[in-house]
Amino acid sequence: MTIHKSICPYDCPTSCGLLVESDGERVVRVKGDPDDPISKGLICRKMQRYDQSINAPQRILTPLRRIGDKGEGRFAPISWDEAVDAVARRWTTALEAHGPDSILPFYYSGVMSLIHRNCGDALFNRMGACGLVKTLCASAKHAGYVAVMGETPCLDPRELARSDFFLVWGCNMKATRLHSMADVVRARRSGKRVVLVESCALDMASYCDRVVLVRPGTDGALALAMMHVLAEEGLADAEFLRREAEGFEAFRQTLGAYTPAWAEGVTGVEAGVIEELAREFAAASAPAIVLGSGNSRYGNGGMTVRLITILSAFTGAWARPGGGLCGCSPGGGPYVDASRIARPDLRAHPARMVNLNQLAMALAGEPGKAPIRCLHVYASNPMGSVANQRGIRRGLLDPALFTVVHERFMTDTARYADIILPATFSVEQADCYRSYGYRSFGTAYRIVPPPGDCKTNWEIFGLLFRAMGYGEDHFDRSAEEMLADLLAHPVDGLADLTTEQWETLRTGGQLAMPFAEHTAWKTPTGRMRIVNHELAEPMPHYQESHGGQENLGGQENLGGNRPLRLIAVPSAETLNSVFLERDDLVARRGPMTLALHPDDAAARGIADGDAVLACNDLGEVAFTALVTPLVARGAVAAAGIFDSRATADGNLVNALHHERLSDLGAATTLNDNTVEVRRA
Ligand SMILES: Nc1nc2c(c(=O)[nH]1)N[C@H]1C(S)=C(S)[C@@H](COP(=O)(O)OP(=O)(O)OC[C@H]3O[C@@H](n4cnc5c(=O)[nH]c(N)nc54)[C@H](O)[C@@H]3O)O[C@H]1N2
Ligand SMILES: Nc1nc2c(c(=O)[nH]1)N[C@H]1C(S)=C(S)[C@@H](COP(=O)(O)OP(=O)(O)OC[C@H]3O[C@@H](n4cnc5c(=O)[nH]c(N)nc54)[C@H](O)[C@@H]3O)O[C@H]1N2
Ligand code: SF4
Ligand SMILES: [Mo]
Repeated sequence: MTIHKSICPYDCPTSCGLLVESDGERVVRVKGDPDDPISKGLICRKMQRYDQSINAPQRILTPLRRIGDKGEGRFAPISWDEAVDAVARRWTTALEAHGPDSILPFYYSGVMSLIHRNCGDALFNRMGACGLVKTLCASAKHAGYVAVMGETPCLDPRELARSDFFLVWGCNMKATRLHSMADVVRARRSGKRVVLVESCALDMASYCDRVVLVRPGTDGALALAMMHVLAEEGLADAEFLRREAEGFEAFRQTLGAYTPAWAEGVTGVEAGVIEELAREFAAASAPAIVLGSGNSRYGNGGMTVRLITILSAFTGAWARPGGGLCGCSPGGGPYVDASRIARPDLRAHPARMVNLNQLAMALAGEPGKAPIRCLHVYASNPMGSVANQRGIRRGLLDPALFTVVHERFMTDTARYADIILPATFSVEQADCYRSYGYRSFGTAYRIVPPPGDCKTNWEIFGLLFRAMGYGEDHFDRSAEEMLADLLAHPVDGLADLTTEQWETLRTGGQLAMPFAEHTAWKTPTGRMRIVNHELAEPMPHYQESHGGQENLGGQENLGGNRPLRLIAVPSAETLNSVFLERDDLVARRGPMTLALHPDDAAARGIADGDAVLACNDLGEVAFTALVTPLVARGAVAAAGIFDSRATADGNLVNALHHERLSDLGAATTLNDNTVEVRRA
């Protein structure tokens, strides 16, 4: 038995350090690495039995060719030669008939390490295929934050040790930020207060001193009313804001209208509670707003995050250690030159861009554009994770579409493939990892060989690149060599490493980088921008979400205008579509539930545990009702992504998600849909 360092590859802010025990052929045990500078040995339940995922009997081990109807899930094994030949032939035919705009790669966050996540870009750039607007997750949040702070780093979660008040805002830390959750629990034990602002507080309520339930999509009104109170009562740090920010005085003049009474009508939060919350926030010296992404996934998501970001600075907290905002972009890096992986230089003409959130629209065919004839999905499961499931299914059923899915398991998307290519796990490949929650960077190397005929993303894109006859030598090396090349050409983030730190990267391990200077504003003007004249809406103000609008005409009405606001929240037991192979975790998670408030349930004659149907213009989805006062009135919440085999009709919650985008960042608005719910 040997023990090796590795790093968690999944879309989770920590990128925990792992210790992987292997017999040379198989992984037999996985533990948290106590020497990892960020996670310090703590890992989530999901990854404690990573070996069960790696060694799962359902793993796809050979290339497969479809022998049944699309979506039926019947496949026969074929060789890699046959598979690569079939793909290259279909690509060539489509290129000749319709040009490179007819070929759509599709990937997002199945694997977060830099080489294996991004290496397909080199092939598709060379081919001239469609490019992706990758805004499936938190780009409205990022854009809203950047609108105020530019590239100024927010708090690294390790800095929360110095915060004296926690405003956990739309963040299920228990599920999605295990390590900062532990810090907050510790802080609370030492007497610091934790207040939660949520639309669904099921997981977090018991860890907080106060729970404020807010109607989905209305957080901007809450932030404005809090700033109204701070300004009225002389609790804003006007001197700090005049000096460090642009537009404070003009913004302050708009605050008069945003009274707590007005905000109560919008958010459902009592005016008195808003006043108390503002005073409590102002009384803290170094309050930290721990901001999740949930409230940015709305038509007004960018504006909402702008307002919360401004609030985080309104009492001058940014100037004090531990004070400010945690959860957008702690900065750090870039550590490597990603263009060495993605090779934008190989692209001859600008790409046709497709937004990940609008896959159904792209497959349906867009006027004046080439039809999509080839879809190449990897590290993603759009049938479960992307809006308008019915539209995606319709697209995937089109006999003219040739679909390749590069996967480890028979996902909902893979079942619609013409060719499935067997993929690998992180322990079977070398790569580097940049955490998105912390300032850290690390490397991990191959520990066990891939089982069966599985191949890494890097290997398979190399095979396809050569099969297409592309002459560049980019893929004529291993992923290990690509990694060595990246480390040999370091950029800013790795500029000042010690010899010992370089040794860590050469042998595998993670480095924690120093904290940022938070008031060295990295904006074009060197100050925070409360008012930002580069935006269509320079002055921040209250903006309705799509679901909050009464009259959306025609097409725009899809998913809108029903009495209950539907949000899709992360599940603690799984991670998007990852871990669905694990019976232990799936069983703990239980059935596909829809949480709703007792008042909303009573009005519809719904009791806890009832079979219910949620419906809107897009479709109808069956759930089990979970009646709880921990969901805001008027909200219904569906946790986690499921495998459609867990349902009678194959419909998952994304069958109720429309394809509209956010105000800033062209992002998903997956929380911004309305539904009616009735007993089944
Ligand atoms: N166990 C587990 N870990 C995960 C994931 C997972 O699925 N499971 N997902 C991973 C991914 S991809 C990401 S992006 C990260 C972060 O994952 P995110 O999806 O950003 O999750 P959170 O930050 O917890 O934010 C979601 C929270 O926002 C709340 N919310 C929704 N709408 C509103 C609103 O209008 N107002 C307020 N106040 N709250 C609202 C939801 O109830 C939910 O608790 O986590 C990662 N880690
Ligand atoms: N209903 C609902 N929808 C959501 C969310 C939600 O909470 N609820 N969350 C949203 C968010 S925040 C995000 S980020 C997106 C994520 O959406 P996606 O990017 O589609 O991610 P997953 O759904 O997790 O699917 C990832 C797939 O990649 C595969 N995979 C893992 N590693 C590798 C590898 O090395 N190579 C290859 N080829 N495949 C690999 C896994 O087996 C898995 O099936 O979903 C969004 N959609
Ligand atoms: S899923 Fe998140 S908490 Fe779990 S081991 Fe990976 S990075 Fe750590
Ligand atoms: Mo995400």
